[in-house]
Amino acid sequence: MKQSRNNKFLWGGATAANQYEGAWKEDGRGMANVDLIPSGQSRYEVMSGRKVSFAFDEKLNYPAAEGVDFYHHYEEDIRLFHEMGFRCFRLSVSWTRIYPNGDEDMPNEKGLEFYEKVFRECQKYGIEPVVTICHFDCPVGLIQSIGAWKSRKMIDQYLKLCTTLFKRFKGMVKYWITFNEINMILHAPFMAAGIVIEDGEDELQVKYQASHYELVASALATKLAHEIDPENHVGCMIAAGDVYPYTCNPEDIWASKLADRENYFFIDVQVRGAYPSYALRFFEQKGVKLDMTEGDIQALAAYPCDYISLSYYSSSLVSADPEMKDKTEGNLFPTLRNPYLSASDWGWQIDPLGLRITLNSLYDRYQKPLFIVENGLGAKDELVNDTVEDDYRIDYLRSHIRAMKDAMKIDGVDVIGYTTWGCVDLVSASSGEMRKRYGFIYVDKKDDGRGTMKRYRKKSFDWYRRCIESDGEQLL
Ligand code: BGP
Repeated sequence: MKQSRNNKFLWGGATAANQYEGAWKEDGRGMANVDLIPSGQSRYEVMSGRKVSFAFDEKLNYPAAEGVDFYHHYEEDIRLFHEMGFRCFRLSVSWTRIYPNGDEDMPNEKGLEFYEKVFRECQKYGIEPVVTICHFDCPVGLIQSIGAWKSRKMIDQYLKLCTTLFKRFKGMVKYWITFNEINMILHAPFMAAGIVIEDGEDELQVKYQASHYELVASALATKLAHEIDPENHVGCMIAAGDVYPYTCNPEDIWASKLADRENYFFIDVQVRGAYPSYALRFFEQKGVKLDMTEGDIQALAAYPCDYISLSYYSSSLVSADPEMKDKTEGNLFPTLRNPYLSASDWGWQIDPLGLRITLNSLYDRYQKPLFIVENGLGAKDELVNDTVEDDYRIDYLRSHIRAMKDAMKIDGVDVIGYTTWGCVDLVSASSGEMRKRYGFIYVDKKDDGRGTMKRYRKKSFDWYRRCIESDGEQLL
């Protein structure tokens, strides 16, 4: 697989429609699961599919509605990305901007026009778009009519979206990611896949059946992408981060292996093209029975993905001892606290060497090009004199970029690109907050929705520009 059109390492930044675009009702966009997830106390229950309502509660705040208004700021934002020297820009399409209800025969032209304008703007600056086809969003129309990914019918709906995108943006977009963090379906099924868990339903059965349909959809999307344009590169994606054993007690080692497998499962299918035997045994033991046809099995085998993309924020830690209860937060679910690591303001532990370890694990296992499409520090920033002195963010990124470079130069891991998460401040996925900021660009927007949306360059803005210019060598 070629690295990029000009064979350069893909430095850039990453975003997602539901956290960034806003304009949720504009130009014919329909309602999506992500629109219905409030910030605050009830967020997790809604994300996990246990307390979903299809009507807005006036007392709650729904941050996806406005995001940080990329819809009306795309020219300014992409110009700023260009100023930093971005070679690529990861964004996702909002499914309901293109198929508002999901089941229409014809796409919404206005929605397609918006993305075309965005891609043209990228083209103007030689920025390669990296497009996530589904970053958590799913049309409410399809949740209500067929139960979203609970149904096999969802595969055709998704492929209809893919066909529209691949045809319309042929020649403009070469890098695609089929599903953002596909393993998140196990932890936040409503947010990740529009799945509502009904009373009495076998949650494991529902989640793995939906995963199976997504895996088949991903394989068939890869086939389509290659047929429509042989230049297309299609990636799978996981929320990565090796799971460490708490001690050298073999019981702990075994617990960490099982936890790693829970994530690897998805990539094993998407890269190796078949269900691993450990997964089939696990399903048998748990009474999970999958609707899996001969056609599915053939599709998985025939159309593996071209590269593996990953998000990495931290490693995690497990113990076989149920008495070990000292936990801290992590990407959507908690982990045991690692005494050797410091943590962010949100309790996410900081482990740059963990990135090198994770890259090595993935490369050892799959021997496929890797693309780090999310990494970064969520922190409380203070805007003073129109800027933010975010040395803490620079420190985090510097140490992780060094670790990535070590994996590439010393260990020989094939990494094709690196995009920081939330290169411009946007809404947090786990908490719905604005004050958890990741960007090089500060956006004037508060948790309660107040703010002008004005953009400001942080100290890290110039730092990242120098980093890209020197291909990651100039990190001071
Ligand atoms: C990943 C998601 C992103 C993003 C990121 C940071 O799981 O793919 O959408 O938000 O995590 O998480 P948070 O926003 O919760 O800090």
